[in-house]
Amino acid sequence: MKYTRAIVRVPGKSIISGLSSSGKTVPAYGKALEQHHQYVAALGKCGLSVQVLEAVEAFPDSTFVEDVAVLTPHCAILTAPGAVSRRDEVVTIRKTLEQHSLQVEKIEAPGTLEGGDIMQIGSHYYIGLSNRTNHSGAQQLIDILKKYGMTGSTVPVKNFLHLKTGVTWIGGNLLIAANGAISHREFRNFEIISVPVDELEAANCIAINNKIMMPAGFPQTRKLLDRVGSEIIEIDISEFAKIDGGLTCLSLRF
Ligand code: CIR
Repeated sequence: MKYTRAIVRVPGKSIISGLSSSGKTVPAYGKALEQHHQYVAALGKCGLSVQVLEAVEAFPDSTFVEDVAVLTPHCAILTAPGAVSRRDEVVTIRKTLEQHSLQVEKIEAPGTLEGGDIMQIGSHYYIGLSNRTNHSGAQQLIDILKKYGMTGSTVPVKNFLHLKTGVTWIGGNLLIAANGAISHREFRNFEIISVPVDELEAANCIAINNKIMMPAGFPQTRKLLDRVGSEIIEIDISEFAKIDGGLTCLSLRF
């Protein structure tokens, strides 16, 4: 599938209050802005035209736009974030999706679902059941996908925030995964590159238009990815990683 567009949201000053599993590290706002700028440039290098939305200070995590919508070639689905502080973030993206002439669907309560739990491979969508995405949210998504001729299936997520924190598709039949992220039989037909235990964050990559974007600072994983044959683009996202953000969560690509 050829991607042509992306939507991102500039981080606000409130990013310092973003949800964090460690609670220990706080992003530096200025550095986050600069890294976001580089991220947008990298998406451009991958051939995407990028719409940059203004920061929304009321939502500290709103730069992680991936979590509030799932974009497919046939429709956009507004999610229902499992994180309470992120629920109303969804409102901030609806108009933008409509402006792109996307048919908009919605996950409703009691369903919860965050985009970080959705891994698209062709017309199939793997849905991680995590602390943020529940059975009802997953089933609603599967029903919506079916309506448009696509399919979905669930996989358990145990040690990671989202499914894609632990595993991402990097083209063809290849997945890159952190140890223990995917023992599930759903993935038995894929070839899996395992990231070293001290480089777990490197499992969150973006494969786009024959290039692979990976987080900077993971030399062992870089070596493994060099063998894949795609052009590799390294991006430093250290400030976002401090509050559990990876590369995929910073954009919606379609
Ligand atoms: C959160 O906990 O919701 C944010 N601090 C990080 C969200 C990361 N999103 C993603 O991996 N898709």
